[in-house]
Amino acid sequence: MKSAITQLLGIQYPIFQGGMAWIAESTLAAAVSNAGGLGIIAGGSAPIDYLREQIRRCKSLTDKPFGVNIMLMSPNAQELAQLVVDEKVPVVTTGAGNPGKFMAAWKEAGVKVIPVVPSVALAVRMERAGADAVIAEGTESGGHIGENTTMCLVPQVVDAVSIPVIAAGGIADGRGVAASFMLGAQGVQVGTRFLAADECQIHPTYKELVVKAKDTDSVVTGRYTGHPCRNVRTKFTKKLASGEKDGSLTPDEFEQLTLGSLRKAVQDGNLEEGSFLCGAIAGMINDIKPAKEIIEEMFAQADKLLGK
Ligand code: TUI
Repeated sequence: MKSAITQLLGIQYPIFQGGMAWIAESTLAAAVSNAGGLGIIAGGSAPIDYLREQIRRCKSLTDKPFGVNIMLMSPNAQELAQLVVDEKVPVVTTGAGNPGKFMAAWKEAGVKVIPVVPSVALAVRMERAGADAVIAEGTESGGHIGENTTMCLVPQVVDAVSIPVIAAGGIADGRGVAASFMLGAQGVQVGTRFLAADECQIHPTYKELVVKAKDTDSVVTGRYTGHPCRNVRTKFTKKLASGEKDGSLTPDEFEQLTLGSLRKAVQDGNLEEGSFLCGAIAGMINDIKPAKEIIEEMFAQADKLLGK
């Protein structure tokens, strides 16, 4: 399937694997890139030496383009911004902030820059700053989210900018891909579906939670901290939600309790203290299979629906 995004990046399918913090490492990213999509390594708040090693490992596993996601709230964002230049990473995506101050250096180094935007205003600012494309991410996404939905946000961003738009949030099969194209997107970013990829290195308990989740099992916690986050409903999210509701947890105490909770989910499968981030589409994901199968099935279905 060709689009402005496949042409811009030299990839076969217009699909990005979400840059999920603590989750998206070189094995998963290389599998997605080898399957014809754009695999992405998450910077998160990992140490720079670890990320350098992950980038080099990804280069050894694939000769296809891949990207690095920079979480702009991370204390290492500046260092990682330089690392992607030094390592000649072909594509950078950003999240959780405005990457404006890094843009000139990336453009000069020939890095393709594709920020995640939760609003039309930021999309317009990113286009003016020189972004090659934007990812319009709806509140259906897992992890740190904005307020608007994919269905409402994507067409409004498409109308507001001339650069290609990638839809994200709630996309896990060919129907979601076809719908995104109907909204004017030129590609999709998919996170939650890849949690249930064979190559995804998360704890088996995490995969099981995603596969077993029903439509009502994703919950948003922490709205009152200013960093709302979508997770699988667990004992831990129930505790957080009641602390938020009855005032027994201040926003600061909430932040303290969730510090390190993503690592506890990803590495330990800890149901008592881990945050199992996932999108609202988790209820539709019922099996674990190779990334290549996920992508090929998605685009075979989308092609059929789009009448190609
Ligand atoms: O970034 C994400 N998802 C994430 S990041 C993450 S790790 C984390 N750790 C601690 C606190 C918060 C997160 C887990 N999931 N998605 C992309 C995304 N970007 N969603 C929303 C935004 C966003 C929000 C505001 C992007 C730009 C923005 O700009 C505000 C401004 O400065 O104009």
